[in-house]
Amino acid sequence: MLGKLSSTMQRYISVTSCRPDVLFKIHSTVGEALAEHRPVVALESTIITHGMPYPHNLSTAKEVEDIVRAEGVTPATVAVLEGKVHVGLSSDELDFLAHSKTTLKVSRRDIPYVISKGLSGGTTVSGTMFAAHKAGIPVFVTGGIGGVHRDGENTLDVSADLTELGRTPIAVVSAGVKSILDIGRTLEFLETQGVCVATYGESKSFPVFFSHKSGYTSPYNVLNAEEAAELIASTLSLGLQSGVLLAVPIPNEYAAAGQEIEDAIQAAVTEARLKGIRGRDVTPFILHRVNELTEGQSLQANIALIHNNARVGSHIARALAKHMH
Ligand code: PSU
Ligand code: MN
Repeated sequence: MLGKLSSTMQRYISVTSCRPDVLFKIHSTVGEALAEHRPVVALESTIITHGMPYPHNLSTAKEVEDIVRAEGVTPATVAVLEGKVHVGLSSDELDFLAHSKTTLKVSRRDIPYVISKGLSGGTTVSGTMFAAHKAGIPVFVTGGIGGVHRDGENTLDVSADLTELGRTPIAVVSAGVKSILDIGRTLEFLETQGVCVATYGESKSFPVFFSHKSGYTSPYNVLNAEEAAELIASTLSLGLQSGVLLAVPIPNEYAAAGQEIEDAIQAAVTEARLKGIRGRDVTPFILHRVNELTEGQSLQANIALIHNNARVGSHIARALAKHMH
């Protein structure tokens, strides 16, 4: 019977009969860790395909996985490869993503297209959250999330990361949001979306990636990994279908480069507007220009932040695994 149907239809049937292996590939190390209730940390891949230049994208992706492993946690880098959502990548697959110039930037709205066309791409925070949730991974580490862009009140350029945080119960560990964005409106939007936002550590100041201080405060702070795990466990046990954003301040030794990066951000944001850069291209354009204008300083700070977030996220994932089982 199936033989008489078109291949599209056959594929549709296997999708609708919920064979997860058709659309999802969970790497064996990730599958085993989850089955044994060991801690896993999800990682995104737009940072590899669109966020950092080669070869820093590849070395950083590998270093982050190594840091997570050294903490006794299993890394699960998420990406779409040839139309299949991969949760956990091999070293060859990371190489492919880092080298390829044809991969797409995959946020939630792009998933149906890349899957149906059999394409490949790096998943953004929203795309990764969706996949991590399906796979049953509650903790996700990244550098910075998307937010409300400057002038977003006119352009309505609001990252799908924020609405995803409103509807997917995943804890995202990041260094706050970059000041390429409108921080105040981003925090307002997160509140509207019901996202529990907390700064990690003693301070309630909401960090803005390259700096401890944004002039904004987080609604809450958690002192350590145990407190963070309790917050996440509460979200999960209550069945709140919304996410948690944990903002980890930049380590002191990297915060110094702040003002120069801030000036470069101003220049890059203006340039993007004058050039008419729109939609999904805005964030990659600004990241690229800020790196050029600071002669790599922003990239170095970026890498240091992600390393730090990977350590903190791993501690949280370990504390949470103890809490839940
Ligand atoms: N911010 C960064 N580096 C990044 C990104 C954001 O400092 O690599 C990426 C993340 O994958 C994030 C995405 O989810 O950009 C947001 O894109 P947009 O603003 O188009 O929603
Ligand atoms: Mn956008």
